[in-house]
Amino acid sequence: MTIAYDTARVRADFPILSRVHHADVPLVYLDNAATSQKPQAVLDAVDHFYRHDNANVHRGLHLLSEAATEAYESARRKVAGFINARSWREIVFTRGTTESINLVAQAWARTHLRPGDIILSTVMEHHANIVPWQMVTAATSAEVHYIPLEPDGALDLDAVKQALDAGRVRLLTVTHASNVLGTVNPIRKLAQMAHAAGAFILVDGAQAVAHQPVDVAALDVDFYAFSGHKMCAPTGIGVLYGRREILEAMPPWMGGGDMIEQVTLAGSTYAAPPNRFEAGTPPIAGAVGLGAAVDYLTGIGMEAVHARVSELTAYTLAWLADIPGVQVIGRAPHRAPVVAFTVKGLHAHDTAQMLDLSGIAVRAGHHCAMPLHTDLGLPATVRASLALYTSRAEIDTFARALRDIAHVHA
Ligand code: C6P
Repeated sequence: MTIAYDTARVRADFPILSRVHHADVPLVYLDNAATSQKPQAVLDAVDHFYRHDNANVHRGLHLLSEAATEAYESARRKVAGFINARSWREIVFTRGTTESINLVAQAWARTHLRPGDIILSTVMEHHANIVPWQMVTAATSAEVHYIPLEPDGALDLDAVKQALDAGRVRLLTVTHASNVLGTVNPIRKLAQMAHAAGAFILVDGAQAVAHQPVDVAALDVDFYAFSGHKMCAPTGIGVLYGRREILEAMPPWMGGGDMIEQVTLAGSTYAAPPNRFEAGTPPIAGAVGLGAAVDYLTGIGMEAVHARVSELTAYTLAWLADIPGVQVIGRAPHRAPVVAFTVKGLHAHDTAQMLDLSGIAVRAGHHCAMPLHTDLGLPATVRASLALYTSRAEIDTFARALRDIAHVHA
């Protein structure tokens, strides 16, 4: 039995969606790839934590510290279940995708890379999945190579195979979904290819995890990084999933409290993962909020969310295809709810500012994907990005405003 997706009910869970923009027009928030809005359940969970359970974790023997530790660790167990990790020990809390990738670059790659080794990335990556590898390869005399794209914005899989066949790739690092093209990459297939070549695979899940079910066991990935704030949780909390045996063999990258076993003035031994990678006081309330976001999304069902955002993306693409002067960037068949475009005769920033005057929040620029824009030969694009609470009426408002803007400047 199919249960109809109740957008109005979902929208009612997000207080910010009823605010008015620029004094008189309702807010149409289409900048969800930058950050998502937060449902009441997440706001309540963070509020409840600070009012009733706030203390530091893993340290005190008092009741509050035990309550805070339980809230923090229960969030970890929820995240493990959400992505089907085999154990809570495979879930490291970080500040976000960027920190998760830097953690792997500094803790794993810095110790394992030898001169001449290759980190294989792609042209469609966010800077968070390019710059950390440039930094670590510069320090180890290894190299970063980039997989080119097909004309529709899909990854060139023949080029992946060719690069892996050369035998020097230690890690394939690839985004699950592009934050510009919307392309969803075939992660399970890429994992098989990487493993067959003796390489690990890291997946940047920042733009996927809020929109589709993610099962790290079925995908068979070694690392999976994502940010809480793009999936209805607060900012400042993120996740690195790492296969247990790989995390156990990795040294820490930051030292401090809560990541040690023994400290003497002569040296230290380290705690087992995940604590080994969580030096200092962690973002406790953020983790609690992430746990609540996981509960919220699970309550709706990620299959239902995926079906909804896919249908809405198709609706948006159909609208934009009908507007003269608007060119959508990226036509890969599997796509996330991200639609980047240009408007003939208009700079992307001007388009975004004009849309803003109509209450419509979109992003314009290079979206932290400068190499991709260079590859596309575009200085900037405008991007509308959707979420589980986006309505068809909002897409209509956006597309009509865009049609008027494109018409005037044609
Ligand atoms: N993209 C966007 O507007 P952080 O900042 O660590 O939470 O996420 C970084 C990141 C990594 N990978 C991808 C694919 C991303 O899209 C992002 C964040 C936002 O597109 C902000 S630049």
